[in-house]
Amino acid sequence: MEKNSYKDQIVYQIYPRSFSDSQSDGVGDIKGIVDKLDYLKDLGITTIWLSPIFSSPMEDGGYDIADYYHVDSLFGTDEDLDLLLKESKKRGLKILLDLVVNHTSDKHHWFLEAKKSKDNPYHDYYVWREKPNTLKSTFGGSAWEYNAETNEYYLHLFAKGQPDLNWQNPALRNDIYKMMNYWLDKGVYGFRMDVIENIGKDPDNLITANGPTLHPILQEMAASTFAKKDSMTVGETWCSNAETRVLYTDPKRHELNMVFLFDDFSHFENPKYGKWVRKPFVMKELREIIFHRQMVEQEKSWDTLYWNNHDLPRALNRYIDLKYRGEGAKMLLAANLFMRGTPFIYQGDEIGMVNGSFRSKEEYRDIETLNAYDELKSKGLDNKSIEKAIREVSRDNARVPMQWSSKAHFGFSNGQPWLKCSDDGIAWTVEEETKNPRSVLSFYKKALLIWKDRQFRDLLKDGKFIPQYEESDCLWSYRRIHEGKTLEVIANFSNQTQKLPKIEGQIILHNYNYRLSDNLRPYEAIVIYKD
Ligand code: TEU
Repeated sequence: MEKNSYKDQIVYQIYPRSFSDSQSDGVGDIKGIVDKLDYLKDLGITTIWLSPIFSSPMEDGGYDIADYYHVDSLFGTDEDLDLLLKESKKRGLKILLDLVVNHTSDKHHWFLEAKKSKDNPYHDYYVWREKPNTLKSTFGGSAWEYNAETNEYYLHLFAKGQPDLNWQNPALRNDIYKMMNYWLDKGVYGFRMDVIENIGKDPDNLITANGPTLHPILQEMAASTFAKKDSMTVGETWCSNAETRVLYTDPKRHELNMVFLFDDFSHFENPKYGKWVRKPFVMKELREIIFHRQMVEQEKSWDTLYWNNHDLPRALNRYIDLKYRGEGAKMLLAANLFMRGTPFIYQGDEIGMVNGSFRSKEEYRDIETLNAYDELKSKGLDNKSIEKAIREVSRDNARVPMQWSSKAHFGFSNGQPWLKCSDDGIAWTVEEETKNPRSVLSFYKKALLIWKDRQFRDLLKDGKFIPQYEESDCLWSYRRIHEGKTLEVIANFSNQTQKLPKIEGQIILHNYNYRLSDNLRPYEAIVIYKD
């Protein structure tokens, strides 16, 4: 069995609801993804991470699963998923499923049974207590909800409709492993693991992440499922850092391949209002966090190279002066693509998509966003500031329908989209960007070809990461060195022209049309190779 194939993958995350609608009902679906497989192959990605497509009441965008074995009719049929697996394989594309096993939907039959009585065989698949403690839900309010049939409370770290599973119960664990093996046997390459840090929780001691039983459970999960195959696993872990993530990723521990830390996003949160009110962006602070991930325990960790996902406001809006939207989008790719780790591209990154253009509460759909109005008011924020906070940070910003062409709704759907499309002009569409050799999309294709080129594979996989010009407030620069070969990235992560340091070697990638003497223009990035 091939080992470590995950180190040669470029992952593209699809949020199916907003990717491509083949049924004209305004919602993206699996057949819509099948229709775009040639586009993805041509882009140069190798693996697709699908956000959840299983049966769900869609209280939390599908992250509330009611049946792990069947596709929700919103997204199509089980046969459509089989077709996607088959057509992806034909094109040499791998599929990661989104494993949401910290909780289910309250419509899952396990929960419908569990809530009936304390001696129901499924009752202890969930977490019940006689009375609530002070644990809070991420989506606002208490993390405990009363259940009259059994006169007790169940735990939900997210929405009330997302009861937490009790991972202390071996019967539950075995049912999850059985489901995981079912999908692995159907040809799924692996899993993105939703809030996997929470499954070892110890709620009586108010411990929700990185609990005492977490790593033994992950080792049991690996041994019982994906460790037996050539697979990829990536955990979502908001409460770890570059030092503690090795508990998940050290190959000797036989747990996961890598994790998303999100410390780059959380760092700019406001102590009182959390992610909703951002501290001013300071490039040096962002660079330090991301470079630090590269420097710590390189032999025990493998990084995730991402800027965006379905939960985050677009990085272009967080970090770039949008007067330079195209240059900035290309610079962001060049800035992290050549680091040590697996690149993750979120749908729309490749065409420079930015946040949505929401103007009223009625236009939002995300449960976390809609709950935030009351949550922020209760923390004393005035209405104007609440509107601004939500406009800038809502997860719906990342879920704006994909922009394919100049047709109605950007060619995403012939029906009324479930979520408002952006106010973008047609320049920021796949159709227009495909025609333009200087577009963000064209740059992505070129950069991914370089990344996959055998000439650079060992250097990018095993090369030492050396940061440089860290005294600069504007330069984002590092070298990768391996067996006498050097790949160097020098990016101007600012909207002001900077002096270009001395460079040696051949420029193999550049995000402007031409070089300009010894300056780096706003967001200008160059990648140099020397052997
Ligand atoms: O997200 C976990 C999570 O905590 C983030 O959504 C966080 O609440 C915030 O939105 C980011 O600042 C995962 C999934 O990615 C998310 O879509 C789900 O809503 C959540 O778990 C529950 O499954």
